[in-house]
Amino acid sequence: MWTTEKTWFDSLLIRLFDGVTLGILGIDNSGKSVLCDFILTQDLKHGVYTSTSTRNEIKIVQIRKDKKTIRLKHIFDVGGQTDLYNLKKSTFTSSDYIIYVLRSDLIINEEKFVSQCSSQQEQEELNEAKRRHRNALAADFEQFKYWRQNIPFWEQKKPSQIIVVGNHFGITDEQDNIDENSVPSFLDKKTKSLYTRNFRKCCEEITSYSDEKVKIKWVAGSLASSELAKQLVLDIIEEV
Ligand SMILES: Nc1nc2c(ncn2[C@@H]2O[C@H](COP(=O)(O)OP(=O)(O)OP(=O)(O)O)[C@@H](O)[C@H]2O)c(=O)[nH]1
Ligand SMILES: [Mg+2]
Repeated sequence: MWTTEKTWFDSLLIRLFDGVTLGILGIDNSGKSVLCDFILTQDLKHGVYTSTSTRNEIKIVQIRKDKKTIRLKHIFDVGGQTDLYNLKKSTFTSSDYIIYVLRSDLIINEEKFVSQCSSQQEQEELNEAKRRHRNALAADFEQFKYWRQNIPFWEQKKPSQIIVVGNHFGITDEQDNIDENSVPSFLDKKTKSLYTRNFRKCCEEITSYSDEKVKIKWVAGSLASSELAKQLVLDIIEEV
């Protein structure tokens, strides 16, 4: 597990010297705020957040896992709505790391991971949700490209790394409980690696983003249960 505890001395170090900025961006309703809160509290809370209509700022955070320490001056959790253009832009161009969250279940096409629909109407709704999600992904990365190319030369070019996080949603029952069995078994390394490869391939086809100065990493998992969420965060920490 990781810890977010820190001493006053850690806080001072982060404030004065080596804290970096982490921006959490992505498609709306994809789990950004749940993920951000889970990283900070290790307590998975579903259904308590309403859509983020602005940018939440969390200051001075330290994440420690084994010998790795990540010192953050700011975490910005930005709502995914399209009208937050300016906040997204300033977060993107001022963050050292970007975590970009999307629903991988609406992106991947590998048959064994794709959700099954029982009726034609359900299938049509799913197809429409997929179409919208893919368009939103393509549009976001188009903007990233544009923002990177148009930063004035006297401003430092950021970010240095984008971690694309695929959150496989899974099916919710009438009581709003998520059925863990409707999510691929990300705790199994082989399954996770096959899924991640497919997820990456599908995203690359949709975005065709390339920028030699920005490292892109791919992490796939789910926030459907605490166990899965823990694994997802550990995989993200590994990539930072
Ligand atoms: N079934 C399922 N629901 C999830 C999962 N992750 C998040 N949710 C739910 O999806 C809804 C949206 O989650 P948020 O974390 O608020 O999403 P967000 O990306 O911050 O949304 P915006 O701030 O509006 O862009 C909440 O009701 C969550 O409980 C998941 O892995 N599976
Ligand atoms: Mg949010």
